[in-house]
Amino acid sequence: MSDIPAAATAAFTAAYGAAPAGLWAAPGRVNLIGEHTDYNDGFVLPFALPQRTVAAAGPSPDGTYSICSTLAPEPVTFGADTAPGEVTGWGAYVAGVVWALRDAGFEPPVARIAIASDVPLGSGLSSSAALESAVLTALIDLGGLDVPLERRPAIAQRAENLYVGAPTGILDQSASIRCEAGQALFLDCRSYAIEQIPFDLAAAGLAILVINSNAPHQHVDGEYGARRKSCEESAAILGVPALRDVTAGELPAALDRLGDEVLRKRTRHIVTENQRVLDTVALLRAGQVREIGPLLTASHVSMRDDFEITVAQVDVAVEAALAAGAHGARMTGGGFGGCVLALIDAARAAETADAVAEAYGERGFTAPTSWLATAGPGATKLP
Ligand code: GAF
Repeated sequence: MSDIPAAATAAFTAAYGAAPAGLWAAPGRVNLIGEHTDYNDGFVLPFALPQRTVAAAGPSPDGTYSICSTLAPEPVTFGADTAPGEVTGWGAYVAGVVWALRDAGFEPPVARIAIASDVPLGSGLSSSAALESAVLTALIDLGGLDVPLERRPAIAQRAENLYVGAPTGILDQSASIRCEAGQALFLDCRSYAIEQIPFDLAAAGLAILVINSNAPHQHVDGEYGARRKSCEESAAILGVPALRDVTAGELPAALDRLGDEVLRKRTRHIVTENQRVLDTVALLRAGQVREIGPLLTASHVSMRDDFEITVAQVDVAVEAALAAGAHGARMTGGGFGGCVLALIDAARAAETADAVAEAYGERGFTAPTSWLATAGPGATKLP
């Protein structure tokens, strides 16, 4: 892994001709299970990746914010009164955090910021939330703001929802901010209650292989919004605040009340997925890590057949990993491309990655990229 803190420092110094006051890092995430459940007030179980976004930051001498990155070294500036629509592109995620902090009643310090990251972009591993969370943590620390940890994900989420304009849930920002090393984060997306679940794969002789399908994302924003709308429509028909309020036991009766086949499928995914998160947590609490495999695979089948958010590349990766002996495999993240995770015996990483690459070759897909994921720490100031 390249030296991201050094790259952020170098970008800061090159852009602003001074050293940063500090470095703040926030990770990407893998969602172990619980997909599209967050905006249904349901349950999720992510862990943080070692890949992270680093914000090098320091006070601004001229009353305006300046931001740049290793990918966009020319600084973009905006004022403290920035509002949705002003800054676009990647800078919207940064300006959005300033706006959201102020909107929440805080006074973020005016700052200069330089960004470097090794979170793969647009791969369903939360590069956006890592950026928001790194900047949020930097501004909170720089300004000495008293923002409790449990409030931070919602502030970053508002930046994304209202400044950037993406109707996403609370999963990614919670993972980036509240995950801890060696743990998976069990989050109730209604109450924001969390439980850190020990996630020691190595002790069980297991590993998580992350396979980036490298599939091009298509119409992602529209499809995500459409899924969200269907879920809200189903909840309204069923007379519940959110699909979280339908239990697995109540599902058959709920499906009978939903005439529309698409709404039935979307609802079945959310209700069964929430139950799979609860079942996964119960197994992990009992130390039965290998046994979560079938739940991961069932989650994938549900995303493929009921929520209809997979593409051929991720389906093939799941099938090839399972055929190569994985205990379970599923797409992770919002869908329509992105990454697959496979729970494998630690010794079988190379064989599994090779099997997926071979299956891609046979179909003429762009080659996948695979690596082993461990559970890293959440957002923090670097020493
Ligand atoms: C994306 C969104 F940003 C999350 O809020 C979540 O809905 C996820 O897709 C699907 O679980 O990452």
